[in-house]
Formats: sequence, C-alpha cells, structure tokens
Amino acid sequence: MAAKKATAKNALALSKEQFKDSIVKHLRSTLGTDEARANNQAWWKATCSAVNELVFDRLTETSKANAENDSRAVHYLSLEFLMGRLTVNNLHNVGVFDAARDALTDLGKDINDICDEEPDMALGNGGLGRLAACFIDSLATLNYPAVGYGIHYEHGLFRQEIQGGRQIERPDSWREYGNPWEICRPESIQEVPLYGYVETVFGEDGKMRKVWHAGRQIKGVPWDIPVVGYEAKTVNVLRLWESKAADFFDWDVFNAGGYVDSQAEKSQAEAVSKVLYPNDESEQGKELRLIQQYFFCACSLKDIIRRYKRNHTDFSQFSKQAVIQLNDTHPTVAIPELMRILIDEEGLVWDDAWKICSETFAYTNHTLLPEALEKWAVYLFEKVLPRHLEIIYEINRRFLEDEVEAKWPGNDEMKRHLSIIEEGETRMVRMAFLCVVTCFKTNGVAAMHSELVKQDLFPEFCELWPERFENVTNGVTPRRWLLACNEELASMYTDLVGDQWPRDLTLLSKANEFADDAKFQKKFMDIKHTKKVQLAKVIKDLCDVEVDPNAIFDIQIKRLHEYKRQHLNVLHILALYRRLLENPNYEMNKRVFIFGAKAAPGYKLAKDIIYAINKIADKVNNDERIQGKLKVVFLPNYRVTLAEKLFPAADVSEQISTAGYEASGTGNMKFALNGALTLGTLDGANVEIAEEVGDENVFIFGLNCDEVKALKAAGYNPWDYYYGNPELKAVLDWLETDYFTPGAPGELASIKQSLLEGGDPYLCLADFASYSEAHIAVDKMYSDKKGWARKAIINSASVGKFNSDRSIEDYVDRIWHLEKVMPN
Ligand code: Z15
Repeated sequence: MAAKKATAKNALALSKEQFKDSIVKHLRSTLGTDEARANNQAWWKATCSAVNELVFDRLTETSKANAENDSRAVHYLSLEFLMGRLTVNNLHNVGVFDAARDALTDLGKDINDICDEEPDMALGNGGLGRLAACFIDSLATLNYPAVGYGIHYEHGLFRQEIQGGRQIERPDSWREYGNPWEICRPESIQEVPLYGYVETVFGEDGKMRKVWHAGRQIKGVPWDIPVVGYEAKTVNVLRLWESKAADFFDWDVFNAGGYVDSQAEKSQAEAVSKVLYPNDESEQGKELRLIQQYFFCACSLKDIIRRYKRNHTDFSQFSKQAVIQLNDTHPTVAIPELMRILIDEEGLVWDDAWKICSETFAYTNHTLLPEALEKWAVYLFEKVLPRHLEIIYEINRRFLEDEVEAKWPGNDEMKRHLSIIEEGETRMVRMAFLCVVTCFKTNGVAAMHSELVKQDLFPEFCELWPERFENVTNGVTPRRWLLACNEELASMYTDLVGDQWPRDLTLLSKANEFADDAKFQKKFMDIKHTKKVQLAKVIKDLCDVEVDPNAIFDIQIKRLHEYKRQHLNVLHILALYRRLLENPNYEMNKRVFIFGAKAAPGYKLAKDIIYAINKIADKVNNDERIQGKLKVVFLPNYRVTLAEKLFPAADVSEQISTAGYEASGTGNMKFALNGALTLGTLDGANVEIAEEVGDENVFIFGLNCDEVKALKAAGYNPWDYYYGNPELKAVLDWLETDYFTPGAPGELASIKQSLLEGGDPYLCLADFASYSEAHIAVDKMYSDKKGWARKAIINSASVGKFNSDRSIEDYVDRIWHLEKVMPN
C-alpha cells in the first residue's frame, strides 16, 4: 500500500525516470562506481545525492529570501538534536518518496534495504533532543526563519548491546563512512577563547574596561544539515559546531620545536565535540561539559551577530531581529556571553546591553527533578570563564539590590533564597535562576508542568514577574510519526480526509465518525495487525523470541529512570506470571510486554532494572507451564529508528511516571496517534491526551500529583504496602531468590532494596494495586474487539493538538512573534 501524496502538484517533483537517471549518474560521478559494482551503501548515498539536488537548491533559495527580507528569526540553541535517519523523511517532505521507491525498484533495489544503510543521527539522549528535532521540522514546514544550533558530536549516544542480560555501551560512529546530508562551511569558522584571566584597564577617557586574556583558543567549524519542510518550500539549517585546534596555536608551538605538544593541544581541542554526554536528566560538574556548552554558545552568538551586522551598524535593532530560545538551561552561558560581547567588545554600557539580552533570550524548562536542575561550581566558572563569572555576579547584584530589595525590603533571607549564587561549602551558580532573571519568557512543556514550574520551582519569581511565565504544550511531527513510519495508516487517512492531514492533524478527527463502523474498524485493526506482524519479525531477529501478533502488545519505550518506573511495570509482570503459575486457568488475553531503554552508564539501579527485565524475560519466555500467555521482550539499542517500528505496533502505551515528575512526555503522543491506548498516570501531557480523547478511552491509575505530595508530606512508608498486599510482598521477595538468576541469589535484590530500605522515592508500592487493577481493565476491554477498535480509532483521530506545528504556532504567538517567509 502506498501513501497517496501531493506529488503531482509539487513543482519540485522528479519523475521516476528522472530519479533513475540521477541515481545512476551519482553512482558514477559522485561515488566512483556503477550499477553493477555498487553496494547498498553506495546506492543509499547516490539516492541521497539525487534528492540533494532538490534540497540544496531550496536551502539556497531559503537563505536568500531571509537575507533579502532581513527577517526576524528564531535561534534554537540546544545541546541535543535527536534527528534519527533523514532519508525517508526528506524523500517524503520533498514529495518524491514514491518516485524514489519506484526508481529503485526498476533498478533492482528495495528502498527499505537501501534506506536501512543510513546510521541514526543520535545527537541526543531522549525527549529533549527529539523535541528539538520535531521543532525544527515544524519550523521549516511552517516557513518560519529559524536556525538550530548545536554540537557536531563525533560520537552520538552510545550503542547499547545486551550481554548476559546486562547493558554494554559501545561507541556510536554515525559519520564513520561519510554522511551525505551535511555540508561543511569553512567560510563561517569561529574562534572561541577559554581560561586565562581578566585585566582591568583604564582608557584615556578615564573609563574602566575589562579585558579577558584567554589562556587558550579553539576553532569552531560549522556543519550544516538541511532541515526540509513538508512539501519543501522552506529548507532551513541545523548548524552544528565541530571543535578543532586553532591554527595559530599549532604553528607557534610547532615552530618552537614542540610538535608533540602541539599534537596534545590538538587532541584537547578536538575533545570538546568528541562525544555527547549520555545522561538524560543530570550531569554533575564536569569541566568538559561546561566547555561544550560555552563552545557552541560562543560560536552560535558570533554567527548570529555576523549575520546581523550585514544589515545593521549598531545593536539597536538586535532584539527585533533575533530571538534566542534556550532549550533547557544547558545553553545558559549564552547570556553572560552576549553581555560580554556587547560591553567588552562592542562598547555598550551595562543598561543597554542588559536591555538587549533581556529582550532576546527565552527559556524552556523541561524538568522539575532537583538533580536535573543545573548548577555549576563557582570555582569552575572562575577557571574556565573568568569574565563570565564577573558578569553573572553583577547581574545577581543588580537583581538582589534593585528588584528583590524593592519587593521584599530588608529581607536577607529572601535574598539568599533567590540569589543566582548558592552559598555553601562549594558555592554554585544556579543556571535556572539566571535564566528566569534574564529571559523575557520562561515556559514549561505541558499545562500541568507549567503550573508546577510557577508554583513549586519559581514561586517568588512568579510573584515578581507573573507575565513572564508561559505554557507551550509539546508536540510531535506527524510527518515522521505517522506519514513516514506507518504508511498503511497514513494511506487510509489520505483516502478518508485527503492529503492535507500531515499539516493539519486535526483533520483526522473525521475518523471519529467511523469509530463504530464495522468496515472501518476492520481496516484500522488490520493495519494494526500488519504492524504487529512486522514488529514480531524484528523481535525474532533481535531477541530470538517468538511473539504472537494476536497478543496484546504492551510497550514501554523511553530512557530508563526511576521516576519513569519501569520497575513498577516489572513488579506487575511478576504478579501476572505468579498468577499464571498458581492458577493454570487464570483468564487473560495473551500479552507481550515490550521494553526499550538505555540507562546512563553510571546509573547503577537503572542498569540493574535492565538486567532484571532480561533475566525475567529468559525465564518467562521459556516456561512451558504458562503456554505462551505471557512474553517479555527487551529490545536492545532503543533509538529513533526502532521507535518508528514500535509506535505503529502498540496496543497499550505505558506512561506510568509518578504524577508530578514527567514534565510532558512525547512518546505518549506518538503512541496515541498510531492507535494505542494509554495506560498512565495523571502526569505531564497524559492529562491533556485524556482531555482530548476522553477519559473513557484511556486507562488512568494511581495517585495524582496532589496526592503524591500529600503522601510524601505525611511520611510515606513503603513497608505498609509491602505487608498490606500479599501479592506485592511475594513478588518483591521473589527478587531476592535465585529463581530468575539460577545459582546467583541476590542479583536482583537491589530493586527490592530501593523500594523498601531505599524508601521508594517514586511511590511504586503505593501505586502498585491501582496499576494492577488498571491492567485488569485493559485485559477485559481487549476481549471486546469492537470496543477496543473504537477506542483505538478515537485515540488516533483525536490527538491533532499534539502536532508540533501547533506547538510552534504557540511559540510564535506567545514568545517568538515571527513572520513567515516564503522562498522563491
Ligand atoms: C529530557 O529528555 C527531558 C527533560 C530534561 O530536563 C532533560 Cl535534561 C532531558 C524531557 C522530559 O523528561 C520529558 O518529560 C519532556 O517531554 C521532554 O524533555 C521534552 O520536553
């Protein structure tokens, strides 16, 4: 089945014959091979080169249009962009997917095999990085002038192998054999100073100036990745900086006979963009991480200012032309860097520089977890960025002496409480405070999260400046997460509502009228079945486990974190397994529990949970007594490309974080869009999903956010639940035996320990009974085929709100205030 698309009316479209000619031409003249000798990798690159003839042309037209218009643009600064593969997406967005597929078929190649050659661009950890990727897709689709700025990591997120049930990290080398999508731009290289000291000098006018004498200089080399909007009118860029040794430094040392030293210098400089830090929600105190942050912020600001200066001679229009969005606090150092440039290099006075900064920067908060709220030791700042520390001190002094003093006169306790500098044994810079004090807007990523940002995280700042706080609920791009990953369902929707739904996802709501239509239900559920058959084959290949596509596919895919509670899922699986063993007639639909998750390499408990899932899977999957009613699968190396196969095949979407801890979630949206039913807590965007699809079409369980807070305040005691629920006690005790790890009792005990002696910080035991009941409701509902089909359809048809195009329009209306620019 092929998705019908707007190919015919797309002026850019290539015919099949033109595409064939172009691929063959590129095999020969770009790749130095031919049809007879080329391997699949060469075929893939030739296909990309054929598409790039269209893409690069649009890229140039877009940047010309923006330059001519002197357009206001958003600059999305993010340490992570989790792009995944680009080929299929770009083929769809340029409108030539069908032509490319047919051309390759004629040439004797299967487009799926060819596109499988592409490595994932995994320059991100999880939700935050994937959100950035969806946002730049939507910005291009909506024809907004935008640049994504990040780091050109040599190694993206590690590749996960499972050996003996345990996670092993292997380096990811996405560009090892060349990447046809990136363009090096040596003409836009920047230099970045680091370390050194600050000198105070007095000019002839008697005015004091600060001069930062850097101890070292590194070079930033920009690589541009084209970001192809749907139907390819706009092609924006993602500009990623690679660090290199500064030229002059090499030469100086080299000439002094220090060849070896210059090589050491070179490898230190190159270390900056070497590897993505693999922690999703915490990163403590690593100097190289601070340098990464500063490196890409400094390069990006210089780039933004260079472009601004082409059309302007002073900075009076700067904040009119440029808005800079900080994706979490990771790029916060851009704030003192812009202050430094304006004051020390451009000669502005403090007040003018401050006005520009506070009209230019906006900040998105993505978490309330205390361990994820960035703080940097003052001594590290002083060592790496001495001038920036001075500037932060001055920002803080003015904030405390002017604003806090005016609002809470004489209240020193309040000043300590709100200071950007946290006092203590090690003095720390609180990056989130610096953001809120500077930025004209601070936003959360789902309605509930944005309320908590105001009430729990920044209550006093909210009293000072209530108008600065916003919500923008997250979204996902329907091009990747429906059109490209589920062509069967995409095609069914195109037949139903026409070809505009990949822009306006609310058009899918038409399907609600057919939710009870037997023929429509059959078609919808047949597609679900097809996707389950496809996934079953992947599971067989990767895990050597046979699963029945008629079983309920119950999927939890996300980073491994205690607050996301994969271990709650595990406890329930053990309870089901135990019920089946105790009662061979226990009534239930066949169920396959599928996990995908990477653990941060240093996160011991997270890795223990992965081990437990794998050990339990071994036992359960090979236990003939339960007759295949229960299967457990841990898919190794979860990443965007695997996600694209999982969302379309899911019946149940596990969104089971402790209420109040998942800022939004975005996987929850991809599941619902592809017709899975959410089994979840009232957390993050689950709340809004339930609102859109109706409470009767989701399975909500557990404590809500207020109840979680109240229970914690009252003194939560997990032992009460342990002794109060015999089944829960039995499964926890099971973890201490050697049942799942024959001959090695205690290998899974750390999980039980964290839930009892460890205090169960995320209330797994408190929510267990409710979770278990919700699963029984899921099982009952699934037995009613028509009832389930109806709910699946309503879910898929009702989540138009979670299109990232809507998120971007919200950012534009509430924060960025951009105008669309249509390239020629
Ligand atoms: C990350 O992936 C998220 C928050 C963070 O603070 C960091 Cl460091 C990484 C996630 C949230 O956990 C998730 O709920 C949210 O949907 C996502 O960011 C995008 O906003």
